[in-house]
Amino acid sequence: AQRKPIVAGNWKMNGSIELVSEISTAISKYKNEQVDVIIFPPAPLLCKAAESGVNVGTQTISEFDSGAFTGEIEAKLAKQLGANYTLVGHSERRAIFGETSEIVAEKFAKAQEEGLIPVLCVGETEKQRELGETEKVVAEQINAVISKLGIAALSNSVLAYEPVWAIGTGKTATPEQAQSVHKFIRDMLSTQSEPVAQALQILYGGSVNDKNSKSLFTQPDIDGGLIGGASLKADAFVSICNSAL
Ligand code: G2H
Repeated sequence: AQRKPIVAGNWKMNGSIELVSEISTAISKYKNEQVDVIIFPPAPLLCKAAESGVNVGTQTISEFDSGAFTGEIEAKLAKQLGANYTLVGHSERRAIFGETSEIVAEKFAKAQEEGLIPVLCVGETEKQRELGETEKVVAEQINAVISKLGIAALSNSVLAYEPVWAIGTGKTATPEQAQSVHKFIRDMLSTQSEPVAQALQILYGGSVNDKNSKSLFTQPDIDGGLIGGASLKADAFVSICNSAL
């Protein structure tokens, strides 16, 4: 496709200074390749990772400007420290930390305001899939951003479809299941703007590993992946990056 693939490693609350060195060395060879490799380390490792020359982002950011918000991550500071991206609305943020789609839309807006590219994560739970609500849920999560900021805001962002039932469970969506939702998303966006829909990179996430990445990434509407567990092992992560080339 005309879209450049992205392979992103979401470390969640894992990793170490040593892992930053190991992974940054392992992925330095992709600098001039036809894949953008991005690392989302825990916030305390952000600076270290940026200094080591990798393309980095934060796993979440505050929707607020600086102030009395103990423990929060300010978008402006993350940008100053070298972040280029931030995840927003990862399912763990939604489920464990109570982030609603409206809050996620505010974070998305704040990211763009400060020059970070938001990676908007969407996806249905197992129950919602069983009830046949996958497309409805995903559409609502995306529309929360569009209704606040307009369709054009998506032209400077990345989307990640991560079915909640496939996250960290070892249950990956089949390439056909994933492709079907990715296509649904692109078709839905193309009714509002064909150029935005065609240019938008839509990543798949949820138990991607070095065995299944190729069959997922070769689907026409899948533009790479958001990798959790397998991004913590240099050899597996490198194979996944290779499979996106
Ligand atoms: C989904 C994914 C990374 P994992 O959360 O965002 O994690 O690959 O471990 O399922």
